[in-house]
This record gives sequence, C-alpha cells and structure tokens, in this order.
Amino acid sequence: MLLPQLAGTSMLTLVIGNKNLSSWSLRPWLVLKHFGLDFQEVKLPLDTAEFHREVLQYSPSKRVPVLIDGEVRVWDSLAIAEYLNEKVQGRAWPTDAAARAHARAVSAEMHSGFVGLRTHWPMKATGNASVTLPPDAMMDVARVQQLWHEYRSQYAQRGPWLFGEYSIADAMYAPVALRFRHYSALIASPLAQAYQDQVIQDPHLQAWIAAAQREVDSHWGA
Ligand SMILES: N[C@@H](CCC(=O)N[C@@H](CS)C(=O)NCC(=O)O)C(=O)O
Repeated sequence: MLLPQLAGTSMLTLVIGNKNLSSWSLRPWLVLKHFGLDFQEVKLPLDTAEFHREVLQYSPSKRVPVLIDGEVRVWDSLAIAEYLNEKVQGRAWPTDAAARAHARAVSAEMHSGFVGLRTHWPMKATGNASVTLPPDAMMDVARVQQLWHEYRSQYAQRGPWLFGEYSIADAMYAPVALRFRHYSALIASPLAQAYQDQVIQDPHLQAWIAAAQREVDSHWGA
C-alpha cells in the first residue's frame, strides 16, 4: 500500500539520512542526479528517536537509503542503483561489456568490502580531521587508489570518470573521495588524485556538500 504522506505523487522518493554522514544515501542520490531523474527527498536524522520512530514506515530493513516508486520500495544502495539503471535503459553502467563487468565488480567490492576504511574513516562531507589508520584500513586505502589508477589509465580516452562516462561505480566511490578529503589521505598516483578531484568538483556532489554544511550549521540531526 502507498504511504499516506506520499499518496498523490508519482514522483520518485528517496529516503536518506544526514547528508554530512550517510555515505550509503549519497550513492543512489548521485545516480538520480547524474541521470536526470526527478525525485523528492525525505530526510531522517540518523541515530535519533525520530529516525527509529519514522524509518519503519519507509524501510523494511530499518535502514536508509530507500527508494519509493509508487507501490515499489527498493532498499539497499546497490539495489536502488540497479533499479535506476533499468529506468534509464541501462545507461548507468558502461556500454562496453568488459568495462561493465569491471564497473560492477568494483561497485560490489565497495558495497561488501573496505570494512577497515569505512570503520576508521567514517564519511563526513564537511570539515577535516586527523585519524591514524590501522594496517587493515591502510590496505583498503591502497587498494582503492590502485583501482582508481588502473581504471583511469585504461579508460582515460573515454572521459574523466572511472570508466570514462559517468556510471554507478563513480557514485559508489564518491563517499571514499570525501573520506580521503576529510582525513587528508595521501594519494600517490597523479591519475588517482585527478580522479578524486573530478569526483569532488562534481557540481552535484558540491550541492550535497553545501546541504551537509547547512545541516551542521543548524545542528540538524545532532
Ligand atoms: N547495505 C546498506 C547499508 C545501509 C546503512 O547501513 N544505512 C545506514 C545509514 S548510512 C543506516 O540506515 N543506519 C541506521 C541504523 O543502522 O540504525 C546499503 O547499501 O544501503
């Protein structure tokens, strides 16, 4: 059944957490923006009584993000990205089969891995901090940089994103670019550094960062 507060709208709805903190929310939000899909946001403040009270009406997993499309609810960032990919006739993955397979592999690797990096350097879209990483997290940082270097070397001729044109893989790694910025990660490879710059300078990501700053300034969700 359609949620009463969303009845009467045929627009896609993305339920997200704080823009300063919610890395999983950022990913499908970027896919929606990059592929020009109209949507409205519902924002819930993470780790609050309000979040726990409200989230179940949207999300069977009690987590965000969740996409609501009429009667259809899709939870989990990667499943949402795949659903959106179908809405744009497959344009959210690279057209070339080998690039597509690798884009899917690195996206799955991000989705299921990098636990050390994600634990010790949680995403903050604003500000900066200095946090020393344990060896497992340092290996994650090195692996991300290695794969950025590898795919930017391979697909440089096709455009500035990881596989040339913008794809779900870029959305999956955007929170890592923000982590590297927040914690001032050293990036040895010039190609990986250029890719991080490309991700951070993305006007859509800049809009997300500006909204995150407004949250922080107004103590929203604090
Ligand atoms: N695997 C999920 C992870 C979702 C997730 O952990 N979301 C966090 C916010 S970034 C959340 O909802 N946390 C609230 C809680 O666990 O109570 C995805 O890819 O969407």
